[in-house]
Amino acid sequence: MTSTVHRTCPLCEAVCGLTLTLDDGGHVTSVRGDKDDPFSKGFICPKGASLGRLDEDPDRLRKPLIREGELWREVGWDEAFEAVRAGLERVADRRSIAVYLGNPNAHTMAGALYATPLIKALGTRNVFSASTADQMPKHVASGLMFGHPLAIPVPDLDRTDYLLMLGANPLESNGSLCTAPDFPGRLKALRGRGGRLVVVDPRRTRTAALADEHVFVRPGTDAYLLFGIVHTLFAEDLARPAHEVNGLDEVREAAKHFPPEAVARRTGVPAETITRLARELAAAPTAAVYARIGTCTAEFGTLAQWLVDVLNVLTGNLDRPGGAMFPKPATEFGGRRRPYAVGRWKSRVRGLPEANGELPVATLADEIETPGEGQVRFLLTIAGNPVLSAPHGARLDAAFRELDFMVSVDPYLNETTKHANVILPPPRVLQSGHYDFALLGFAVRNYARYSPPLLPLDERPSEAQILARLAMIASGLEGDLDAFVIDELLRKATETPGSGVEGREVAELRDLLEGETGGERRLDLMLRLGPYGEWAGKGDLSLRKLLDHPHGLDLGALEPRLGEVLKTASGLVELAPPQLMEDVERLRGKLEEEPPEIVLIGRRHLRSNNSWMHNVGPLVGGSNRCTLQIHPSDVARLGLAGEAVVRSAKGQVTVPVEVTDTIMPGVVSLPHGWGHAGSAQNVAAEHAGVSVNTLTDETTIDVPSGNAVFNGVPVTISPTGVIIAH
Ligand SMILES: Nc1nc2c(c(=O)[nH]1)N[C@H]1C(S)=C(S)[C@@H](COP(=O)(O)OP(=O)(O)OC[C@H]3O[C@@H](n4cnc5c(=O)[nH]c(N)nc54)[C@H](O)[C@@H]3O)O[C@H]1N2
Ligand SMILES: Nc1nc2c(c(=O)[nH]1)N[C@H]1C(S)=C(S)[C@@H](COP(=O)(O)OP(=O)(O)OC[C@H]3O[C@@H](n4cnc5c(=O)[nH]c(N)nc54)[C@H](O)[C@@H]3O)O[C@H]1N2
Ligand code: SF4
Ligand SMILES: [Mo]
Repeated sequence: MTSTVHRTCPLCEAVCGLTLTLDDGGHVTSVRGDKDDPFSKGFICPKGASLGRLDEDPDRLRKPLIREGELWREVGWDEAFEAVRAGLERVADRRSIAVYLGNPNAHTMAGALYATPLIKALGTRNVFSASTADQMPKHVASGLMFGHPLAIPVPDLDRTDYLLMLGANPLESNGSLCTAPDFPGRLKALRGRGGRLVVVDPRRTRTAALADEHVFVRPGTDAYLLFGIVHTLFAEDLARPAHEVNGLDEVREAAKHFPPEAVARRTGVPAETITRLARELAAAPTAAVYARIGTCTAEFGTLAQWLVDVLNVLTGNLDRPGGAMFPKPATEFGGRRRPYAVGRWKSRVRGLPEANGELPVATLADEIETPGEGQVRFLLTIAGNPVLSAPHGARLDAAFRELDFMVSVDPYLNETTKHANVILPPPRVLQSGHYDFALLGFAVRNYARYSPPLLPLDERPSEAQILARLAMIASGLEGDLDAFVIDELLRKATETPGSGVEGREVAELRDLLEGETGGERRLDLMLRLGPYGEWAGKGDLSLRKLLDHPHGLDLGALEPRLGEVLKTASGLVELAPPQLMEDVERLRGKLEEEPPEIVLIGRRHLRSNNSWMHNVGPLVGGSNRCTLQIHPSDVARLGLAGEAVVRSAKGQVTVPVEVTDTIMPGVVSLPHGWGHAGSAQNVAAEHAGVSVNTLTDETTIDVPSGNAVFNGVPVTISPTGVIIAH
């Protein structure tokens, strides 16, 4: 007997619906795209198709592990939690605790609902996450321009006439900060309806190959290119904001320093191309500018993210159909916020500013290594592998050895968790409920889907229960965390004018909530209070309704809503926030700088996902390999063959050379997340590769956001066997 079940794929930001068949033993016998999902309509990629393999990987941990020296011991859950309690009891000063939250927290209900209360319970400001190795520049730019770090407009993919895409490769990544299942199909549809797609990337990627035009750009120079376009819009009197904004004159003045002729040399993009792109953007009936990781993890990441939306504003495309629009997620709760600010506190050692309540992961090693009051001695990692993923991860590898105590919540024993004293593994994916709290806020159509657990929990706690129990241990409190959070949110809602439940009784509302778990009840509450919720008065959404629609609910095309989204003190879009104008000076200062002879950038592969999907046979090997992409002219000039040695200020690696004319001369590319030599994961160890983050530099950051810089890293390259004197 087999059963057919449906759930959302938790593996990337595309949130595809999957249809799985399970045998009696709960084993996955097939995975297909769910053709009844109104958003993904049956789309699936090779990773989604491997969900069963990944979920039943024999190397996944099934029981907690405690490390004794070099040896690991499987233990029961109570013993594991007791060990954590004992470790925490030895912490005299809570400032010596640090937390690192990895990327999969954006893909689990546990991460969305329990990480924040857990951090509160730990009582530390040493909060680090993959966000400062990723999209923090976008949060900071949005926070300063729109007043909220999550007010991130997405391209209205299905309706736009013109898409200018920089530093993104959705044919491999399936999209990011732009939730769009079947991104490739949506791009083809754009072209099919006569629209135009322009891709800006130092590599001719598969996305670039699909586009109408591919523009090569020198790594790390997107802010110059975008300023050149802004300059042209003003110079040719093409700027037509559709809303009243603050700071238009300041932006016009600043752009004067970046005429296309001046930025052409720095960016490698001809001045005529820059002016033409400006004219095309202005002339298109609707247009959107979208930029992602290639432009974020760069020296001027925040300026680039800001200029993207400056262009969306200046071309009149912000907040209109076909332009760049703000999604309306079903769990959005319109509580009032303090004005957005960065740098409310600084990191202890390097004095780097906090952003969104986090410190840059680029300074985690400093905080562990540097003695003094508040030195980090205790680390909790949840769903993260910073040894491979953080800038100069090799330094963290050494730093983690020096900690007094480390706890990891992770299904694998890997490069990071091997340093832990206790590893707490979450159960199988199919034993977990799923709702995309974060990602549905960036969806190109408003949509909601809840997937209840498909398999019962055995003796293992859910990841939500793991995090909740850690929070209870850390706070020393007893009781039900979910009940506490629910009452707190209900109290706020009943006190908020216009919330739909103003003046009602907390106890009465609490009793109305449905759900099998605390997490489900919290989801129910958020749905009911959200913009489509039965309590907010504009719809009838609740957990019950989502359970009645197992393939998901289409909530309609994006609609203009700038007024609701804006949270700036002025009530207007701030086009020239002072902090960013200050950083423009830094940009100006480097306009004439001679670029290094060779710079390193990253890349992603469809069958990979950061550092943790390399233990599934069908996903590794073939073209998914850790090779150095390099242009034939550089290969000839440097006399390379077979393997090459790549050196940076921070380290060196030896890698196979992959000669390709799809990359610019003077630019080389290595994917991240590799470097599994000696791994306890057997398949990954056979396809070890090297870690590009041996080469990246934690001392170079994007100043306003503290974000890591992975693109544009200066390197030298030589044939193997050649000894270079230093
Ligand atoms: N298959 C797969 N999917 C993934 C992931 C994965 O590892 N594998 N990771 C997930 C995560 S965590 C994220 S954040 C997203 C990221 O999603 P995307 O942003 O789409 O990421 P990439 O595919 O790395 O595309 C980035 C592109 O930027 C280019 N680039 C590098 N430097 C520069 C530069 O200076 N300027 C410009 N203009 N371009 C540059 C690179 O050549 C590359 O093609 O993908 C997610 N999806
Ligand atoms: N050079 C370079 N470095 C990069 C990037 C780059 O482009 N270039 N990209 C950066 C980006 S965008 C990101 S997001 C980061 C990612 O960096 P991280 O988030 O730190 O690392 P991942 O490789 O995603 O590791 C995820 C971990 O979560 C575990 N895991 C998987 N599923 C679950 C789950 O359900 N629960 C729990 N508790 N754990 C789980 C995995 O076993 C693994 O240990 O890497 C960054 N690093
Ligand atoms: S595109 Fe992403 S969400 Fe869709 S099946 Fe692939 S990994 Fe899963
Ligand atoms: Mo990411």
